[in-house]
Amino acid sequence: MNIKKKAFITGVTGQDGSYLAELLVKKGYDVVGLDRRCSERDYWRLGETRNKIKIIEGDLMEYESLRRIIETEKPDEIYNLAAQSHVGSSFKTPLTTLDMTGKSVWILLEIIRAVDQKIKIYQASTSELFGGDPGTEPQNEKTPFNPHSPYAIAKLAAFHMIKLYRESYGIFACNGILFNHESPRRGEDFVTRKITIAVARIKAGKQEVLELGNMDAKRDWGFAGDYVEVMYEMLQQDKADDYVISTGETHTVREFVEESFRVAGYEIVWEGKDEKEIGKDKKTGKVLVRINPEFFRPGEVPLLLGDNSKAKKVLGWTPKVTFKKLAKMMMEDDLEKVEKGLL
Ligand code: NAP
Ligand code: G4F
Repeated sequence: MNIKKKAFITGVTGQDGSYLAELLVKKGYDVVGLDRRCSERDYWRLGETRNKIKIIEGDLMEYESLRRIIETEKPDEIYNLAAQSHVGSSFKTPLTTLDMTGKSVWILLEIIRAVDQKIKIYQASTSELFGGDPGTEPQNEKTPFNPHSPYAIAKLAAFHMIKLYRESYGIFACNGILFNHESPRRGEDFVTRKITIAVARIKAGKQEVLELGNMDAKRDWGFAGDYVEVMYEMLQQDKADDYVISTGETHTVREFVEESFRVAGYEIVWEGKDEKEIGKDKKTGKVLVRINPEFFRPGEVPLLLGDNSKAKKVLGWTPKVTFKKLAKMMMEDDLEKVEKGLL
């Protein structure tokens, strides 16, 4: 008899949580998702999957609520995706970020240790750990960590706790060191989605200009739908381990701007330098992009480019969607949303 596996996903209302819930439901799992109370929730990312999973109210920061859920639901696997996930915000709320993004992982590991050490756990670790200084690329599992933000420091603590509990207590705990991954479900304050929404609104005459911070930063951008597959794979291995997950391509924020405008039918030409840089529509000369120093961060990660050879070799994983396809997918979705009056 095939016994159904059960997964508990924290962060199920977020970008990755929604794709992962969809995937695990398709694989025949019972899925339980953690949801913190908020004033209004429409579960737009989950769509139809909302009715196929169980949502339980609780909070990442509360030992008692998490322990109650884990004791009652008895999951086989925990996917810990919940976090304060915005790097820029972490400079404004460093202590909350440390609690939500770092300490909460300790809480989960302690619960597993106390309740059932056979529960497997996936931790949403990040390429931000590397710091991305030029000369360190391509970053792989052996690249030294050099975090540049409160967010990355909190995730670094979490990374080591996962490793510690794996090595000290034999808990099946994995870190997925994921590079940036995006989708039409990406939060609106991350740079790719901010760009595709703005371009769609500019095209519809609903917005004049797109304001950004550092356009020289380079990121290895993949598609969230591809990346959740590998989260699942990590927990199906015989041995728990840590893996870099990336596309192996890197592009500047400026290139993402150019590509998004291109999909929407514009060609951008650049003028000026540093804070005075502007992007103009080649056809009309209208300024469509400018720098707003408000979006610069006190600490920056200049260059991320991942080496995913270990994941390819051990997990048999390769990303299907890379830069151009990703920008097109996000851009087309936001053009449609603007047309329908949703943005
Ligand atoms: P996201 O869209 O920002 O989702 C974060 C989730 O965490 C949301 O469901 C949020 O709930 C939940 N959450 C935050 N604080 C909570 C709390 N106190 N209690 C319960 N839930 C809480 O992030 P994502 O892009 O899906 O990323 C998933 C994870 O991967 C995060 O840990 C992130 O740091 C990490 N990561 C992401 C990337 C990437 O490029 N996307 C790369 C590397 C690592 P609400 O809906 O209530 O806000
Ligand atoms: O889209 P971002 O905010 O993502 P960031 O900082 O790379 O972090 C994301 O990826 C990490 C993995 O490497 C995750 F761990 C993390 O949870 C998150 O999902 O910014 C990307 C780049 C940065 O260099 C930023 O300074 O874009 C630059 N940028 C320039 N203008 C901007 C803006 N970022 C944002 N959010 N908004 C801007 O206006």
